[in-house]
Amino acid sequence: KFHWFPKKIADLDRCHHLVTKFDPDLDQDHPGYRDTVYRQRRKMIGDIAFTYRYGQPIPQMEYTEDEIDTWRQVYGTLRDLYTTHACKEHLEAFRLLERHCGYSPDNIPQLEDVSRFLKERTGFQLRPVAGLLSARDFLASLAFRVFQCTQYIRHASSPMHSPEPDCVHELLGHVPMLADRTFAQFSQVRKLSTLYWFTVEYGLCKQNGEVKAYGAGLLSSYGELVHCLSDEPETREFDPEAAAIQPYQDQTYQPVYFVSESFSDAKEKFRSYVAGIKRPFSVRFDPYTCSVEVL
Ligand code: H2B
Ligand code: FE
Repeated sequence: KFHWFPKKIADLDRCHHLVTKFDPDLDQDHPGYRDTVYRQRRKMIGDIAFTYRYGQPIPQMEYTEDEIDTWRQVYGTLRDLYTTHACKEHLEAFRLLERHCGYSPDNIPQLEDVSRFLKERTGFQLRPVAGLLSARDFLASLAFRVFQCTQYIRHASSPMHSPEPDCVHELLGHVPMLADRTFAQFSQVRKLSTLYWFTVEYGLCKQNGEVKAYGAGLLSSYGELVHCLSDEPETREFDPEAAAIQPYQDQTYQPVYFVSESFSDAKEKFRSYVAGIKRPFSVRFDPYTCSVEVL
């Protein structure tokens, strides 16, 4: 009657359906489309994710000099921008990640180390994924406090932007926010992908009278991080009803952003919006067994 959905955390082994829209093997506009070495490498890293099973340690990656060069360039540029453009929760978690998790310009952090760190702070854990995951599988994983994380890096020819999520997006954009308690709760709310888009991916919030970025899509793209706080885009007060039906841009920078008064404000608005959605049954997450109960 209903679509299958994961009931226990190990069921996430079956939640790995990818969206091929931005796949380097299929998307002619992908910066790595004509680079067979890059595509080979992606396949190898992707296979690690496909054979991974819940409970196993996440395999360590040995990154090449070229990959570390790309990381270094993006890391340095973003890190400078964060001081003025990122919200304080991101800045604080970032400091901790540099101290405890191997975050540095010369090192791409290992997912297993980051996962252990998050688990202690907010109960989130990581598992490897081969590319852009379907919204359904991605959000279903968040219900178990599992963040599916890509392990490959964007193509060297395009350090400022990646059409798909890559480890820069996940490790610099999402992970610091998942290390914040208020935000981690926010991410576990059952949600719609458009709302997710305008908050977790591209959200802005006010802090001490200034607008700052908290969305991972902004915190992982130095082009868009500057754009979002410039005069160019339109900004609107965050309203879930409006954001949920606002068309969004997945090819280039957003023309419209939603600004909330604070995280807690965004989370509360999001929650009450979601509570009003009609569903054939409701579910409850049991943190002791990491399973979902159908009520
Ligand atoms: N997949 C991966 N690997 N990382 C993401 O950050 C991501 C995803 N975001 N799939 C999802 C989609 C999000 O933008 C919403 C739910 O569509
Ligand atoms: Fe994302």
